[in-house]
Amino acid sequence: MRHAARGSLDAPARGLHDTGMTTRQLTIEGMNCGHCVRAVDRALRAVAGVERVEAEVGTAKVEADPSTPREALRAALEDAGFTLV
Ligand SMILES: [Cu+2]
Repeated sequence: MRHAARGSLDAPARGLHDTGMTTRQLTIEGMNCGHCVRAVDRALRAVAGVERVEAEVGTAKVEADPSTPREALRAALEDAGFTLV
């Protein structure tokens, strides 16, 4: 009964039902008011793979696909006039 040990192949692979997203906490220089918060929020949401953004002055929590490079987040922030620390 060798095949008995292979029963796990029928079990759903762990991770399939996860969101698969990673959360990153970014420190951002150049933010000082609510307009900055909205600009950062918009810039980060426009990056491919980003699902959720919670921005505050000086920081943003970004939920994104793990394959989304940090450099893409940096570039989006720089285009909007902010610096990723
Ligand atoms: Cu501002």
